[in-house]
Amino acid sequence: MTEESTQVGIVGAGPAGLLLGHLLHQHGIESVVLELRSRDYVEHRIRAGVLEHGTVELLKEAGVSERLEREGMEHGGIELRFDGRGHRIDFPKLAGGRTITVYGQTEVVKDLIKARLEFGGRLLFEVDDVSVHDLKSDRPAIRFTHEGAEHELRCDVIAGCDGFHGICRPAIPDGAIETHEREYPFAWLGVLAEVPPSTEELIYARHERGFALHSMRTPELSRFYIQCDPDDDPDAWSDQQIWDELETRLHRDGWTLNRDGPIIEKSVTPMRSFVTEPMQYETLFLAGDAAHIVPPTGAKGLNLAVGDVRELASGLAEWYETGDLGRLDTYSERCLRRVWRAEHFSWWMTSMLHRFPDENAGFEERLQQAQLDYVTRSQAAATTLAENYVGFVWEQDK
Ligand code: RFL
Ligand code: PHB
Repeated sequence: MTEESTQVGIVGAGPAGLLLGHLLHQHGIESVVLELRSRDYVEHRIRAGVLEHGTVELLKEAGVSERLEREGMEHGGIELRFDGRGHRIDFPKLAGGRTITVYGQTEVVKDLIKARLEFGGRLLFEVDDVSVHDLKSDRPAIRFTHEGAEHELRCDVIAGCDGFHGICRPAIPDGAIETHEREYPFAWLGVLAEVPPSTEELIYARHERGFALHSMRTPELSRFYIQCDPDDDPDAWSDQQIWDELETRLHRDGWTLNRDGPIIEKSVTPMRSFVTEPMQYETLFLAGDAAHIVPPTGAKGLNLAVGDVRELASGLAEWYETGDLGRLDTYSERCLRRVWRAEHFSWWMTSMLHRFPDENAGFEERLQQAQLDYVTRSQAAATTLAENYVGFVWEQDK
C-alpha cells in the first residue's frame, strides 16, 4: 500500500470538490481530489444550468470565469406560464439589481478541471474502493485503489463532496447525524435538443397535464424538462411524444415552440428534498449534494454546493492561518441556515407548479392557482420569488 499525505483530502470531483480544491489552493492549502468516474464522464454529465448572482461573483473572484463571462447568458427574469398566459418576474427590479446567469454545470466543471491541472493540483480520476478512516483522530485517512494499486492518503481533514450516493455520509456512525427527507410522487424527464431556444428567458409552466420547463444552454441548444412518472423509461418517450407534450404544456397564445431539431440526450431524474444535520462529523465535513438535496425546480442545488465550499474554504483558511477553529466549528450552522432557506424555496416552487397525483387533487389545484395568481399580481409575493431565485442573502452576510 502506498502511503501519501496532504492537508485536505477531497472525495468527489463535482462542482463542490473541484471548487473547494481551487479555493484552498488560492489560500496556499494543499489538497488531493479523488473521483470515481473518468474525466470524460464528469465533463459530459448534464445537470444544472442556472448560476445565482453570488455564484458568478465567487467564480470571478476565484479567477475561473473567463469562459463563463464570454459564453454565459445573463438573464433578468423568468416567465411563469399557466392558463395559456405568461407572467414575467423581473429580477433586477424586485431583487436589488441582481440577475442570474445560464451556463451549464458541465462547463463549470470543465473550467475547474482545466484550472486545477494548470496549477498542478492533484486530481485522480477513476479511483475505486474509496473508504474513510480514523475520523476521530487528528490524521484521518482515505483509502482507495488507483490503476490497480492500493493507496492510503493521510490528511488533516476530509471533505465529503461525493454527492448524494457517495461513501462519506454513510461512513458517519448511526446517531451522530440526523437526516430529513421527502420524496415527491413524480420525476423530471430532462431533454437536450439541437434547436435554438424559443424564448429569451426560462419558462416555468404549470399545466393540467403536469409541469414543463423551457431552459437553454447556448443560442443553438435548448434544455427542457417534463414532469413524468418516477418509473418512466426515458427511451420509451419518443421524440414526437416529447415535442407534443412540450407544445401542449408550454402553450401560450401567439407563441410557437421551435421543435425542428434532434433530441440528443434524455434522462429521468427523481425529485427529493434531503438534509443532513449537522454537516460535520469530527474531521469529516460534508458539502454539496453529499449533505443535502433539493428538487431542481428552484435551481438551487449547484448554488448550495458553491455556498458550502465557500464557507468551508474560509473556515479552513482561518484555521491554517491563525490556529483559530471558530469559523470551522460553525461551518454546519452557517450552511444549514442557507440550506433550509433553499429547501423551503425549492419545495414551494415544486408544490406550486407540479401536478400531484393525489386524492385531494382538486383542492391542491385550487391552492396552486391561488398561489400563482398571488405571485403574479402582488409585488410582495413576486419579490419573495425573485430574491430567493437569484439567491437570498441575509443582512449580516452582505
Ligand atoms: P455531484 O455533482 O454529484 O458530484 C459528486 C462527485 O462525487 C463523485 N463520487 C465519488 N468520488 C470518489 N469516490 C466515491 N466513492 C464517489 N462517489 C461519488 C461523483 O462521481 C461526482 O463526480 O455533487 P456536488 O459537487 O455536490 O454538486 C451538486 C450539483 O451537481 C447538484 O446539486 C446540481 O446539479 C443540482 N441541479 C441544479 N442545481 C442548480 O443550482 N441549478 C440548476 O439549474 C439545477 N438543475 C440539478 C438541475 C440537478 C439535476 N439532476 C440531474 C439531479 C437539474 C437536474 C436535472
Ligand atoms: C437547467 O437549465 O438545467 C435548469 C434550469 C432551471 C431549473 C432546473 C434546471 O430550475
